[in-house]
Amino acid sequence: MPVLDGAAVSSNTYPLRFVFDAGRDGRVEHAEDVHVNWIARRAIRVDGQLDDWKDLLPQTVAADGSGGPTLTEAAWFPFQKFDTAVTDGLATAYLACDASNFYFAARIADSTPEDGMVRFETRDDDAYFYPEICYARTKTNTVQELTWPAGVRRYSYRRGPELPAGNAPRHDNVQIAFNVLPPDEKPWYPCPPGTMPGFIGYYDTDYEYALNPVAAQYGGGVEIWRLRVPGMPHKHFYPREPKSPYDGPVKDGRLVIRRDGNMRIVEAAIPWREIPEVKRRIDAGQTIKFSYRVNDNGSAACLELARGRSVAKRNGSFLVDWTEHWRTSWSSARSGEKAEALAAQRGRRRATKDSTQRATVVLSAPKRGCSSAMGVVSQLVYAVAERQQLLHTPIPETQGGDNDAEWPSEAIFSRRSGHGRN
Ligand SMILES: [Ca+2]
Ligand SMILES: [Ca+2]
Repeated sequence: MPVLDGAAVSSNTYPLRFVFDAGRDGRVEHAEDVHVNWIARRAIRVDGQLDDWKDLLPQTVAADGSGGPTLTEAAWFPFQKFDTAVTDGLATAYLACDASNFYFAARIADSTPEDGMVRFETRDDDAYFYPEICYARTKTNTVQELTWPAGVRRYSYRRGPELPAGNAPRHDNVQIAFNVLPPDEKPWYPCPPGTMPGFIGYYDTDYEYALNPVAAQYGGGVEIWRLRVPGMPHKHFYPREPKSPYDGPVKDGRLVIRRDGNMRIVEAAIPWREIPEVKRRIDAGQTIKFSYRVNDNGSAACLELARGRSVAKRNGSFLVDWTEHWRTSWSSARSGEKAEALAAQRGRRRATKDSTQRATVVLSAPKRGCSSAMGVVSQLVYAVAERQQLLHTPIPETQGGDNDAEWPSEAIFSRRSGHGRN
């Protein structure tokens, strides 16, 4: 579906109104803000200063409604009291890459600072279980000494474990996720026999990382925790949970987290050898699917890039499993020389006028080829994104310079090799 014209806007947000008119069978209207998703080719200095992201397209997420608990959270933890106060959740993220790394940055509105998280590489798992002797206050307000039975493994938690995902319990961190493997290479079947793909929750995220601040009492600094890579069992990293060869931090990644007033700033680099399947698609000029999630110790809002999009749905895209997540699919992006050459072939033109463009499309019921209104919307969103992407993306006249490092002429990362196991 071609998009005939348009002007780029700095917000990277384009209101779309869609009408599906099926005559006597009904009429459906849909309104949605669509965005261009583009990974810029640019070398980024990971220093907590975002001036080197200048002019790149923002990817914004915002909380709405109460920001209260989700149905799924409430269903799993009915005994837990939730803070239903409205949050100030808002974040803007940026994506880039060069020959060595994938880069991510975010500016996050956050008025509730916290000290940080456990360093999961050195977490004392035994500290989460009852010690040999503990004390309980009785109904008569006396203290009773309790001794764990000798010879019995101390198997029960004495308090809620800290988990690296950062959203249960909630911390001030960010999760990033990539969906790149085709369905037949996912570890789960996509749907039960006799049902359509997507009929139930299905596997989408192939690589997932938590960008975590580390509290001073655990050494301070930061930690990039590897939550999910191909081959890793599905797990939440509970204390004493069985280890896999992939467990651990990404030690050759870079991450800076700092605060500036009520703003939380995150800047990170993930080396390509950590995410070879992502690099393979980008080298081929193909799209990848990406999403990010902002967590906040002061808010239960679901701040995810794909939330509410017509091409996404609720799914287990991020850990942990029992909070609301949206599948890692909305934000298709691509970069690299092949994609940019393709854009040039299609007659890209530069547009800098800052205006708001509203697209309205009215379609009659198609005779064949598209079975649902949502299917049409999906096609339309991608078409608008593609068109605006061409408007937005500058292509250098000549290659070279610090920001245009030559990419490998052939794939140097074999499939599923080179993971940064520590
Ligand atoms: Ca920087
Ligand atoms: Ca906070």
